[in-house]
Amino acid sequence: MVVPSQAPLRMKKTRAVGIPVIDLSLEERPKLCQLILKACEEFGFFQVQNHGISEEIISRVEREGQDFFSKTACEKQRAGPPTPFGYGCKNIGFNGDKGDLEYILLEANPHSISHRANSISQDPTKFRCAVNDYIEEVRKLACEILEMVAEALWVEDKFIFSKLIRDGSSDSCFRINHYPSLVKGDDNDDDDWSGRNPNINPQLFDHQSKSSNRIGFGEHSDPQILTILRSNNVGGLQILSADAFWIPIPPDSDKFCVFVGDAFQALTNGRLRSVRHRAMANSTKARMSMMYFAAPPLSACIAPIPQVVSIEKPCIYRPFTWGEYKTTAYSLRLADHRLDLFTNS
Ligand code: GA4
Repeated sequence: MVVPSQAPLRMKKTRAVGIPVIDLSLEERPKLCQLILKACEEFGFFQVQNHGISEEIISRVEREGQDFFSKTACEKQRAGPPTPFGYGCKNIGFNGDKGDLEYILLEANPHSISHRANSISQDPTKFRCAVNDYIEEVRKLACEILEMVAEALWVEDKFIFSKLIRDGSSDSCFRINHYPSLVKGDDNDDDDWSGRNPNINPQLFDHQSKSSNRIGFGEHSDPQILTILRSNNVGGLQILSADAFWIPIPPDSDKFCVFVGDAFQALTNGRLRSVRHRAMANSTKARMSMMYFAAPPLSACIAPIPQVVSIEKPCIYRPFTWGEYKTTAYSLRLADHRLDLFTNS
């Protein structure tokens, strides 16, 4: 299989580094705001624990994902193709990127989820409720984090970022990725749902090592404002540090991972850093991750807030609409540095 973004695997080394884990229940608000801002500046990434999202809400949507991915290839394809929303297998985007995964990609609004639910689940109401309840909760978490960043930046209107994703016409989306194991009857969870996936042909991977160097989802940054990810207890996620080392993120299903996206980097004039990351496919255990990508409405203007612009720090990027940025992202490859196309110089 041709995996376009394999070059960075050879160029960049992996190392273990303490990445921030922020306990939302522990700190006083001003301290919490500063910790979050610092993590967004240094890594563009952090994990949160004691986030307040109930295990029941998480496990309902996780179960829906498991049920869906255990279906036959034919049944799954009823939900596709993912151009731009639906079921995808190995193909990512429109320009030839590939990964060892399958996924469902949905618009994160109740109307569109109701519409899709019929082709995804035999019990569309159950699917719709599980996904909508989950999205509602992660959207609240994303808003809370955006508000804390605004507070830490001393912005008078603390809703300056969060209102973009609360807007009824926000272009946010929701994705469930399944990185299958190569082992039949793998030991992931008690019910062994993914090892029996009839859609995955182990011969596809014959030429690849069974150690963990298969690329599940290649190196990229997320185009949106903020991403909230939750995975099962199987590792694979790695983030790229500022000094170009791959940092493996220990899996923990009790925590959420938070990623700064390109639009947030532009809104903060480069003060926050959009984090490049990738997912390695684990050969012995199936990994499932769920991502909420918080985006503004298509017509929203992405321009730096005044607090981050000065004579010493002039605007790095020209203003653009989210729609324009999204179109550019989809016209490029996964690993491209698309924000560089929007610099002023
Ligand atoms: C990365 C973040 C989200 O998963 C996503 C991805 C999208 C896709 O898989 O269709 C993109 C990718 C993501 C970045 C650049 C473009 C678009 C594939 C691709 C090559 C849904 C998104 O919004 O951008």
